[in-house]
Amino acid sequence: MVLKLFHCHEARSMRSLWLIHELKLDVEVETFSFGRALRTDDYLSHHPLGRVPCLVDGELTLFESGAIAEYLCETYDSGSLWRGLGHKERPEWLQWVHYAETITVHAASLTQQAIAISDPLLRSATVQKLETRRLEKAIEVLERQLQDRDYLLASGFSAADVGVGYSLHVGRLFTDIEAFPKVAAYYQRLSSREAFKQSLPAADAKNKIYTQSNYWLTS
Ligand SMILES: N[C@@H](CCC(=O)N[C@@H](CS)C(=O)NCC(=O)O)C(=O)O
Repeated sequence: MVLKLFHCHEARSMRSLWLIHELKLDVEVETFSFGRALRTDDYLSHHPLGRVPCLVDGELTLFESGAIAEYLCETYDSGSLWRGLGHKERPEWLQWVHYAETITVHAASLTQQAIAISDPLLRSATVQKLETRRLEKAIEVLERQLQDRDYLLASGFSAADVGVGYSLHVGRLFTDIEAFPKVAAYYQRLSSREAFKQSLPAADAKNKIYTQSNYWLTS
């Protein structure tokens, strides 16, 4: 059975795509432009809000990147990316799989400010400063977690790093992660993985959300 993933370049569906590549599963990817293209009746019949990711596996349709990560691991992983029921690291694994969203909500808010609100006069400097600071605080937590290890869990790389790795992939567009040396080295490690590279858009891809190397605040 070939999986089907509804995707937008460098949106949260990148998490699912990266994980699918880590698991070496076959996938058919349907890539949308970000925005109104996601609001067709056809796509809304898959995802009620018209967002990505959305995964179809046979009769099953599933949205929410954290749920998709859990489902893919428990269905298709032999154990290396998953920490299943009864594993001593399972609670911690679940925590980091979902902490990925705690980081990304700030990057998403900053994406809305810097990109989705196209008229600069309608953007809020207060929201931008606040969300940048909240993003940095969320990254500080990772910096502490990575003091004595290369990955979030003591036992090594897992699907939790895929979720959080995506959050850093986008988060670094809104703050300089070099200010967090452990996190910067961690992102370097993750982004050199083959499966990560396979989940990126081609250099000449159209409909990318992010077209600048960064959107850091200058004041
Ligand atoms: N918590 C959800 C968030 C899904 C979500 O908001 N995805 C964004 C892309 S990063 C989206 O599809 N936005 C389209 C829109 O709001 O129009 C998840 O992790 O899957």
